[in-house]
Amino acid sequence: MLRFALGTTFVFLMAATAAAETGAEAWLRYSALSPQAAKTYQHLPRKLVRLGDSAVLKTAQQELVLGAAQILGETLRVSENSSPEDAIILGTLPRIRALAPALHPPQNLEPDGYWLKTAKIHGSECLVIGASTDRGVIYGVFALLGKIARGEAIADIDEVQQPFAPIRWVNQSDNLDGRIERGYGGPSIFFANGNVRSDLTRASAYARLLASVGINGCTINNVNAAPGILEDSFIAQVSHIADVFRPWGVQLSLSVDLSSPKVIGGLDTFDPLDPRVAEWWRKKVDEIYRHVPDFGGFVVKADSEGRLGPSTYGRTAADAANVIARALKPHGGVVFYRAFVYNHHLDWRDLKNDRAKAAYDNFHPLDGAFDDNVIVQIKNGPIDFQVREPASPLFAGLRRTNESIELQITQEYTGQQRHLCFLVPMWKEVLDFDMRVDSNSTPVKDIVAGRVFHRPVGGFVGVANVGMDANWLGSPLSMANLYGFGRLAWDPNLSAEKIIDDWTRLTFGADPLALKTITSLQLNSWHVYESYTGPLGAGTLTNIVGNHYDPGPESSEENGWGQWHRADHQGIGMDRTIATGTGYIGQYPPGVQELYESPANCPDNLLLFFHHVPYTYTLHSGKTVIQHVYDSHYDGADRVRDFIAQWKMLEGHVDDDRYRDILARLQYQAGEAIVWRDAICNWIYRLSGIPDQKARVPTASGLQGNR
Ligand code: GCV
Repeated sequence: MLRFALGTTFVFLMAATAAAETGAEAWLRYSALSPQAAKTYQHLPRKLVRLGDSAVLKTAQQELVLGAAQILGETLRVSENSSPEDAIILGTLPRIRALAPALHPPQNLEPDGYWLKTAKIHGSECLVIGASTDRGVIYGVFALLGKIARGEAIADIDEVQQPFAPIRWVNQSDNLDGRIERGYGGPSIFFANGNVRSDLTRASAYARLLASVGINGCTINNVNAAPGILEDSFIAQVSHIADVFRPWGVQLSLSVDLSSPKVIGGLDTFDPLDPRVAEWWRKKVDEIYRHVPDFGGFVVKADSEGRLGPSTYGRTAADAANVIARALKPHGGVVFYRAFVYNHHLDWRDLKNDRAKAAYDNFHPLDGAFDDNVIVQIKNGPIDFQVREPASPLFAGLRRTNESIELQITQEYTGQQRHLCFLVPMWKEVLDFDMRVDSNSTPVKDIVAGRVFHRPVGGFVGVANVGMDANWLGSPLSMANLYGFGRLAWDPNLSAEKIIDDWTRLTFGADPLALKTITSLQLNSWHVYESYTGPLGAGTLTNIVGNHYDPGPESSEENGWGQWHRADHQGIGMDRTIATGTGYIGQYPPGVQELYESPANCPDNLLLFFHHVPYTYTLHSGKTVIQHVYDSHYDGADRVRDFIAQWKMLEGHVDDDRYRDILARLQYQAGEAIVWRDAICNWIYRLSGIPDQKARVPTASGLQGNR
């Protein structure tokens, strides 16, 4: 029997290192185990056999060699032949079967799935990292190294991992001039001054990070796309990025502007039903595949926020998506057509108007009209990445259309990487939300993966704006969101606790106090952020026409953007009921309608999303709405202050660089939370005239409220 690791659970790891940490390595630090912990892997074979020659397999091999050297201090000997000797064997299942006919690899391994297995092969003790695709082998290597880095036992390992869905992509919002829309981690790693960067070291390192958590595609430019990305000369440049992605199994894709055939193609139209336009897309796509043979496809934002789209010619989103999809089809490419289509000039005076209805209204009637290589990409909620929203009803509204869920790793409305906000718990609430389609249990994760409506393709897309900052996102703790997105896209059934525990061990080591404190800070952070920025589902009460960061509740009203909370002197919240409101709730299946239609049933945390209620309305918690707003803001600000106290206990338990950096960030956040608290409490007091029962909020007369 093989014994690569002696322990059955975790083994004691070395204490956190005092070395300088820039965050560049993120969760792939591969920091050395203590000699004692390393000893438990002493029977790990030192010979490495790679069955195959592809660039991806070579990368997998190099990664394993690097990881073993850094974590265990061991040099793996790479051998082309599989002579009878203990070995780690990397390869796809057909090659493994040929080498070891007596082994019984899993029968139904999905593309990208992998198998980690200790086995005797020709009398030698081997560790097999097998997969259905080369890319799966890389995933297996990263999984193995992750286990070793966390000190987990790998003796007698026999583990099969299957991806939950084929689409596990990130979208970047990079502009060709090097700026990133909603980027908070420095300029683009792909573009500078209108060109692709000549040094793509960071792009390659990013692909490695993505691959390490199973992400298999990356759209490199902003959905607000510059048509110039499709100029022939630019495509040649873009191919250099594809070249550095390819060894990591990451497919490149591009956001495109639908008016490109006219703007850069010299046609007098971009009407998707005009044969000249179809021909233009066909030639353009052929050109792209000449440069990038494994090109993934296009992302389209059209008829949205000022972007041109098929409505210019009275055509539908399906017409537009299909003309491009047909050009991509022979090459195996896909189109992600974003459902983020809405009118941002809505009449705010009309209480029946509702931006939340837009995605369903626009796309539900087109169900079944999209080609099978089109994926309708749907933001998690019906508005726009607010701190809390219900799941978009469109997930349940497309039975004959492929779907992907769009989650925002970038903390646009959730603190812009300056406030701590670990988003995995939020994403899990949406992914686990039961849409009750046909009265069956149909969680969103199953729908987008194509399991409910038996769709050929679908999955998960994360908006991830990494930049040139050494630590990628501008804040070391925010990297848990990128990591967490990848882990959830691979397996949405993982718990937030498991994900953050793994991330913390890999990012900071296994010092027990650091582990306990960091995981607890992260797991609490979304609710804390919500408590001082977006009460009871009212939306993030930020400056929605400006920076999306500072408090600015008045900016939501009296304009056409539709992020209304309808706060007035009597009450607050959007009436989205079927009975008296905008009718939005009617877009959900009946079981979900029942949950939300009556305020008595509706969960407190979404009450103001669905209902307009008086400030004196009593919540399930027993508090009035107004008192909840006061209390949650004071509580939120207090809890951030407490984050600082907790963090200070970690001095000497994490490296000094990150200790000081994170401390400064939490101190800044504590100040900002007070700014938020006071701005929102004063605003809502001015509107309602109802004083805080605890007399913390100054009243009109300057006196404190009733005690
Ligand atoms: C990249 C929001 C953001 C925009 C973003 C848009 C979208 O409106 O503020 O920056 O565009 O969503 O997702 O298309």
